[in-house]
Amino acid sequence: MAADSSVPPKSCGQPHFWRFHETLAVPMSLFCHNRARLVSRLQAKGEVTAAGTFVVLQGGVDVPFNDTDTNWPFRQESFFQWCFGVEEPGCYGALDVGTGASILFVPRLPPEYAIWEGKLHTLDDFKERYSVNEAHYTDEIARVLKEKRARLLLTLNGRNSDSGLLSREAIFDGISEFKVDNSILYPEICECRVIKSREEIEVLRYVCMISSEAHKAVMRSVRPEMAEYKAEACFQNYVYNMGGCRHVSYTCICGSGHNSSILHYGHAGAPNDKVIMDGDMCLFDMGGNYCGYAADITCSFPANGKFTEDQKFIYNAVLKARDAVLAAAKPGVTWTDMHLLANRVMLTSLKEGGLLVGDVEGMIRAGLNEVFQPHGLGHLLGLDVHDVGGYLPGHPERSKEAGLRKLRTARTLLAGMALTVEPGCYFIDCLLDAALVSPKQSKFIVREQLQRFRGFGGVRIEDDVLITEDGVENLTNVPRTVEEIEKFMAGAKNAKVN
Ligand SMILES: [Mn+2]
Repeated sequence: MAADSSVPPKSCGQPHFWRFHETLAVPMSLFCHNRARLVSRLQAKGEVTAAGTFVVLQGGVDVPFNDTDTNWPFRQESFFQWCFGVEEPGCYGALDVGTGASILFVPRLPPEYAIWEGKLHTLDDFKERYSVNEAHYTDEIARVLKEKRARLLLTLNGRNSDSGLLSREAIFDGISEFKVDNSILYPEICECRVIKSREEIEVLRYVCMISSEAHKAVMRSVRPEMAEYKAEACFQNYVYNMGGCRHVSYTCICGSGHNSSILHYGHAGAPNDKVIMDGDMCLFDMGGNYCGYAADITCSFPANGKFTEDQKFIYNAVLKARDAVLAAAKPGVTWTDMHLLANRVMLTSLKEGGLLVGDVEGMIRAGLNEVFQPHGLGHLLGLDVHDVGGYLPGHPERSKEAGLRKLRTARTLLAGMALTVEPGCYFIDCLLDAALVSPKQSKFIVREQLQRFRGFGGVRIEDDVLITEDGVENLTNVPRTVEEIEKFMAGAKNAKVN
């Protein structure tokens, strides 16, 4: 359709991140606006005298495979991506908090690098491509900042509340000649990342749409006797081939049968290598990544396309929990309350189906919710799949209570947040065995009924949602009800026959 497929369709003269054909053209103004949001937040802070204050960020660096001269495919550091959208490793960036001006510093590559990398870009090329005010080489950072009379540098130092790891704090030759503060920036930039701009929402919408389509392609291809890793291969091919997503956002989880109860199945020691059997539940958790932005979607369905009564029972218990959250989530409600709502709805269904007995509130007080769903309801989503900002100063701290301690945030919802909603129900032997010997938990479990579900695996239903002014917008679009899934998979089977 497009006359010239080398030009982004929505090009209006400004540079874009864009791959090809119908992939999304992401305007560099997305990153300009992110920088402007950060600068105005910092200007509003009393302790920052804007004149002579500069934010200095260090981008990601190439990471070699061990001691070899081959690197991991490069992925930009997320704070740097959020500010600059730069695709190359080894860069730095600075923001003048007084004026909002942006400066990009790129590595000065020896001329012979043109042999391996092609024609080397000039500073003007970088300035133009990334829509920054100035571009210089990384060996000029101290000189440039001194010329601009920088008095205080704000660097990034903070601990990720999901991984426990520290951010990369900028360090460069000559930094000791400046006054450096490494405490102000982190919470402020994290808070900026929590609220998505209109342009960021467009990217999330796109990567969730492509990832939803990829999940549907997987559902169409799955059949008994197929190896799990073929589902992973199908997903990766779809998001890259059709959506321009070079990366997925995390290691693909393609568990079938009992493996669907292993929360991070697909890891190096269990690389999606079982054969999917007739009668298995499949739990596939995969998300593409476009321009740094992540999708994180889980589909659970029977391998043969038809739910058994037991599969329907567990699936509908989780679906009801998901529906309750999608109906109740909106600005002003707390994520902890949404988590407990999901738990309560699911445990009530398990009780109605005869698997549990007793008072549902009592089950929650006894921590039984964590036995069947040993993870939180969901997490913030953005450039990182478990995005930053879950636990920041001034917001509720992580609970120590069973049933709540796994939550990746306990915040009150705000319009513009993106989160996953991912209730689940799993039959995990070590947790069930422990519950059965715990007097306060075992009294709620009907042992003979539970026995039937040993080896069942698990169900998770994970949607990516945006909190709007009055509710949620679901960015995910895949078959969700039992009827939708069975119809979709039957249609795929018939299409194969014809
Ligand atoms: Mn998730």
